[in-house]
Amino acid sequence: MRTTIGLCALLCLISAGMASAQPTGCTTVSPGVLDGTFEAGSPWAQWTVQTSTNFGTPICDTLTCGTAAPPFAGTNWAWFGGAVAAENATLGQTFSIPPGPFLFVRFRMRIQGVTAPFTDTLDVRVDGNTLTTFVEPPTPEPSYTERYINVTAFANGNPHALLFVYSGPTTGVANFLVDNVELLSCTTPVELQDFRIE
Ligand SMILES: [Ca+2]
Ligand SMILES: [Ca+2]
Repeated sequence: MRTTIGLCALLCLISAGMASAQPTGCTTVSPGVLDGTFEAGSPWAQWTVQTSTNFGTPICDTLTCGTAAPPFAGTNWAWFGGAVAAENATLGQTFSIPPGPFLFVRFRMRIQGVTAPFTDTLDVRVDGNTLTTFVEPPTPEPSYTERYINVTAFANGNPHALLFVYSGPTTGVANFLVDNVELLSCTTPVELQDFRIE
């Protein structure tokens, strides 16, 4: 019985950690992610990778894209999807990840619009490794929330390629909105008090 509980504790920790890692003791690394708010404005030169099947770039400003699918803050943000057509997009830059106990990329995301089938996806990749895949949910999200991506495996002081990869294989509209992308250095990898063993 003790073994079972111990196993559950481990699995619950791993499972919960993967689902919603909420590190603590975090400070924003500077320079970290460059123009993570996108407020430098068009052409968003720090984001050296920008592609979109239908729009040329996934980055928007409110003058061009309106406010129906609004930014988290400011007047510039990344809007993946948004087409009544198949849409593929990428958004990336090279950034340096310093050594540290726990490094995370944190950003705000809102999947503001969805259409069945729920097959659109947004990958977050570092050096070609997919660290997280967000899948189109069956209901849209009412607001932006924080998303944490653990990049500690790449924390060696060297430059690394950060890349968002969007895939929208069908003609139904989905809107994946991203803003305020940051690199954080944290002292604790997860919010341990959030975990409950049932
Ligand atoms: Ca912004
Ligand atoms: Ca869809």
